[in-house]
Amino acid sequence: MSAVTDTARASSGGRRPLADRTSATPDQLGHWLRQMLLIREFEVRTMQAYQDKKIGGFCHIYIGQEAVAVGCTAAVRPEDPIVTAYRDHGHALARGMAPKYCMAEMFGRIGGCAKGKGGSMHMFDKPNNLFGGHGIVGAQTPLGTGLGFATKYIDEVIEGGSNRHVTLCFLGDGALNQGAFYEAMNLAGLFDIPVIFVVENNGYSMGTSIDRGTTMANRIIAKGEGCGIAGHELEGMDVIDVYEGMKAIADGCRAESRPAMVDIRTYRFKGHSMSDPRKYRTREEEEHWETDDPITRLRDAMIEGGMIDEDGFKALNREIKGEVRESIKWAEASPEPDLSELYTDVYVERFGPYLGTSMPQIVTDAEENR
Ligand SMILES: Cc1ncc(C[n+]2csc(CCOP(=O)(O)OP(=O)(O)O)c2C)c(N)n1
Ligand SMILES: [Mg+2]
Repeated sequence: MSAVTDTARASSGGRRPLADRTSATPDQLGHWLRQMLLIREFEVRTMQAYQDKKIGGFCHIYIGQEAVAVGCTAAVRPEDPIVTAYRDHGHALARGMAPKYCMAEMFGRIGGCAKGKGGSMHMFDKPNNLFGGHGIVGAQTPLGTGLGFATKYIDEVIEGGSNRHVTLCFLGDGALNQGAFYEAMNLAGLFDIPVIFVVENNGYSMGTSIDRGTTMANRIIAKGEGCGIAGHELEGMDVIDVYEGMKAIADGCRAESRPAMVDIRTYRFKGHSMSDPRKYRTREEEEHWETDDPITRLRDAMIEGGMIDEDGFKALNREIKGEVRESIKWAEASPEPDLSELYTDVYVERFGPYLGTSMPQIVTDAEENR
């Protein structure tokens, strides 16, 4: 069994009444339930579309990890930048991207968020401050530091105020061992950059378990401490735990303009990518985690708290299934990009307002078409 499985604990608050566990309102909880269901259904239909050869290229499914993207996104403000790796559909949907733009991107259609030229691993949504979707393991970590630097520079130097932003930089446990990540952490620690390195620790980097590939596997936050970065450990299968933990961390980073590293224990219920027979882990281990399904956890807690009943849950599920079906129809109706698109969006085309200030930024045709 992997180190993650050994250390897996039932999330602390799972059995306590909702009111004791969170300040979130029933509306917020309902929103998180909806978002997690949307991600789950979206991913189920993505797998089908991939098997039907409607989606090509690499494709990594987020089922099982929904509470991480949803809880972390809820803990920050819409204007706070987010950057992530290639397992990115969940982050895009949690950030507010319409499912049709996400689906069309995977179908390689012009209506996709990157005009169908990026595919599954490159979900970008600048209006919602989502800066990718990156296919090279760890490549997003210097970008996360850079985004944090940019917002701090704008807030403190250009606008002459105090720091107002915090960047969420998600990475997998496999990225812990990339050199770029250490450079990114070093600069973040050195320059007081408000970026949170959120390690979605699902215990595996493709088929390699964390204890086979990483030193200090049971205490990975030690890696950040070497750069003066405060570390935190959270359980990732309960969206309320994730939200409450991340809210406190993000508020602290924003107020103090400091980085943080968070080890969030989670599990991907499916294979690494669409072609993974999962021979490197046991069925027993998978079942152990599947009993901790983040959607079931929140649904049960809300039923217990009288915020939803079985019929209400079924109706919500039906509504979401319809929404995802529509996104597929929309994606299929969207044309493929013209060949001339091969030459667009390669370099900066022109400049425009950046993060609501007068800083330059890239404005592409894709945004104008949206
Ligand atoms: C620099 C680099 N090396 C290797 C790969 C091949 N690769 C793709 S995904 C992956 C595993 C990464 O695992 P992790 O960071 O834990 O993320 P997870 O898939 O668990 O979400 C590897 C090695 C890559 N994309 N980039
Ligand atoms: Mg991993």
